[in-house]
Amino acid sequence: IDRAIVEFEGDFFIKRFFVTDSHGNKIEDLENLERIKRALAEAIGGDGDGTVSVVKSTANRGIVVRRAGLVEGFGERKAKAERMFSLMDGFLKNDPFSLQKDILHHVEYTVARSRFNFDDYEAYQEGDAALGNGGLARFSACQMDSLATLDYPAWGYGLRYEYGLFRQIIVDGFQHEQPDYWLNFGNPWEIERIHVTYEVKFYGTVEDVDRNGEKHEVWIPGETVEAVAYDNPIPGYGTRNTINLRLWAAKPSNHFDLEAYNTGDYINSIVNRQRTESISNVLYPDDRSHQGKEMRLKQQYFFVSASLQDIIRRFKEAHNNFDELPEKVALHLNDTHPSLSIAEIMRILVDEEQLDWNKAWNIVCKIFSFTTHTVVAEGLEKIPTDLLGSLLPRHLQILYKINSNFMEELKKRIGLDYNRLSRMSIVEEGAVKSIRMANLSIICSHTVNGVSKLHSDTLKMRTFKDFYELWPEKFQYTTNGVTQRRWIVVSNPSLCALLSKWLGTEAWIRNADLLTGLRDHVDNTGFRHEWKMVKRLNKMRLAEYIETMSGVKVSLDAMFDVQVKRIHEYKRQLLNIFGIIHRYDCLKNMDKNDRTKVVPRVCIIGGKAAPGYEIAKKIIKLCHAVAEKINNDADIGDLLKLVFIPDYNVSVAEMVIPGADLSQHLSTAGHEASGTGSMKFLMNGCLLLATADGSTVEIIEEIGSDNLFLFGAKVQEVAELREKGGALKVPLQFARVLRMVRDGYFGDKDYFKSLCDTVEVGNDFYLLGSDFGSYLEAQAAADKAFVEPEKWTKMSILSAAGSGRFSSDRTIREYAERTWKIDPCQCPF
Ligand code: NTF
Repeated sequence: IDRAIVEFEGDFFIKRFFVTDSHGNKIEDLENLERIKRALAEAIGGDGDGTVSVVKSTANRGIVVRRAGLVEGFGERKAKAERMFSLMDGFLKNDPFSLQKDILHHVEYTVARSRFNFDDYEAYQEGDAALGNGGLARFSACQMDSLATLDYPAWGYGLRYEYGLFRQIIVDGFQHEQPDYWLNFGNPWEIERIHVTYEVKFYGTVEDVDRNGEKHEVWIPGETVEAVAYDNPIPGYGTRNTINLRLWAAKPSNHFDLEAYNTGDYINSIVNRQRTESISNVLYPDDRSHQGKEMRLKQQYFFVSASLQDIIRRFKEAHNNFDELPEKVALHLNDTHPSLSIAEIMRILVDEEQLDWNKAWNIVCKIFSFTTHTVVAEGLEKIPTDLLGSLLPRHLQILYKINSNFMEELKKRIGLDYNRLSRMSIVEEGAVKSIRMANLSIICSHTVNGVSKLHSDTLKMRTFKDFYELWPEKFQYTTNGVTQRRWIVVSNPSLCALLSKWLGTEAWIRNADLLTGLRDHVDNTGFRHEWKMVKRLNKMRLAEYIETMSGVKVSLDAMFDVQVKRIHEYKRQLLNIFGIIHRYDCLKNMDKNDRTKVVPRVCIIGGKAAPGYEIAKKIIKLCHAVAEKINNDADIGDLLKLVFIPDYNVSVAEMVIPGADLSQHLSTAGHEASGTGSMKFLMNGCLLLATADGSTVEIIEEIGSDNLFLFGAKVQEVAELREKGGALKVPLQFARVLRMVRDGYFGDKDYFKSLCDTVEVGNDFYLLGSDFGSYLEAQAAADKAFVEPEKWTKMSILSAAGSGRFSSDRTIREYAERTWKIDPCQCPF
């Protein structure tokens, strides 16, 4: 028996099902059919006559796999029900009081009786809260899940953007950005705290005041905005501990501008009030370029000021001596975006709480720790002093004072090495005088973290060398991780059940180290068979999605080869596309007999480009142009397909990652600080094709270099290769592919010219040309492994088995023990 086919009646009711053999013939053997029917009905909670309610199907665990193993439905209805299933799978997992089941029965009842169909509901279906850009934000979300699950007493702070990251739509192969007004139909998961509000001030002047005969500077702000707290509870898994993500929304302050009202300028004063509301309106969509925009700076200060007022208020409720602050409060700067909090907390302690400067500084330096998520110095955030001085005049003064104290101390330590002093200064002199937020963060933090071993080495040897030499003890690395609760349990329920079955426990959900236990079963053919079934099921789900999104039908026997992440030159999606062009070119020039030996591929690319990032947008367009050519070439058929999945986001990732056979992580060595996508693929038994960059180096330590396809220049070689410039050797295949694009083989010759220029010999900063040869070799090795399914499956199992170290639980435990020095704090009831 190959498959059971299910026909749906309405959207949720199974009308009929039957089974087929591997040739698709219906099996009429009634005894067999009865057995299957019973198993299926039992699995989905019905009464065995074939008319069963799907909504009840996932009420207990384990069912998912049985259902998954048996059911392969077709068409839209199936896709909808499947979506409903996966929604419920996550929902029903951990429900000690069966409340959610009751709710679902209610939903079932309501949906079944209403005159709407599923599509009507779908329009209101909750989407992602896309409150971040890429790796940095998604990593934070994983950290929150781990903090809660491991019972740590922690809060996250952020902004409640009304417009999350733009929705990407593709028109004619071009990216267009559409606003994501995600709060339109409400957000049931948040709790508005109308009583938790703080005033945040901007602009104004600094004036001298006399305090006990001493002169003190005090800020007289010019504009006031109200920050309102919205709490988003984050429940831990298998614990009652629930932590909070407090997001701030801007509201106009209730302090009326009496002057304006009295002079009759009513309308204008309302317009001004509305302007202040816009602070938390929209997320800036550039993930690593900082343009020194006023609104962005306002957002950062708004976030920092409200959060610190909240933290200090809670501290003061229970304590009256700021000496205790470092014992009670640890503040972690997740990249430099909140680093204005250093100046703000100094302002609060010195100006408002009237602590002596040195005393305040000593306290503050014990509170902060810092993680940087960037590699290159140019990527670090700088704020023009003009902008800062006008928006936050008192903070600029404080920053100057922190810097002059630091410079004095530094001179004592290193002497008058002016070059080094100027490199380490918080203030960058130059065409645009600015504040270096990373230098500020390092100076004030007791610990500076990199996000992988390689990244940390780069920070110590290159980016922050001067600081490392001054304070070697501050520098640590804490390798990133991802939460298996989202990336296996929620997004891959079939794998989840399989893991629990073969590991004999669900404990891996809270302790990912147990995944190493899979190694014990790698030689068991039964296990490997089930493993393959799970992958196939997930490929099916992905194939349906691809067909719905792009109309391209893909073969489940092909290797699903995926690259999904933000589009960046350093991530080298272009290398992937060039590889695909090369593969296509080879197929076209191949003898028909030889084609039978070729491994069919479905190449899947997805990711958003920052709206102003021209080259990234051209990469998206090229991907579509190449796809158009290949997918419409009947001569090539299933041997090669290329699909661009639009609007890559967390929900899409949950579908794509479990269905991938191979995933690509192609950053030029030394450019990806860590990379967390690779960890999600690894957990889902997807093989990696990658450069020795970021956390891949540590992944190799866990799974061994035999279980992934490594290629490309090593980080130590990159500088030398760049120096060679025009004298660099580039394979002929690369030149040929480049020529094809230049000559207009995929159309839009003029449009692609500037894109081609970026990888021309002598100009190829990210070394696509010099890595191309070894990239093709790695691809060939992947093809070779794929035709041996047992070998491939073993590699896949060993990948997942080695993924435990890349759980964010490990990351968080390291931060808690080494950086924050906090203990778990279990909920007492
Ligand atoms: C990203 N940084 C890095 O580019 C990734 O390598 C890393 O895995 C994640 O942070 C998480 O540490 C950013 O997104 C940013 F914004 F800092 F550039």
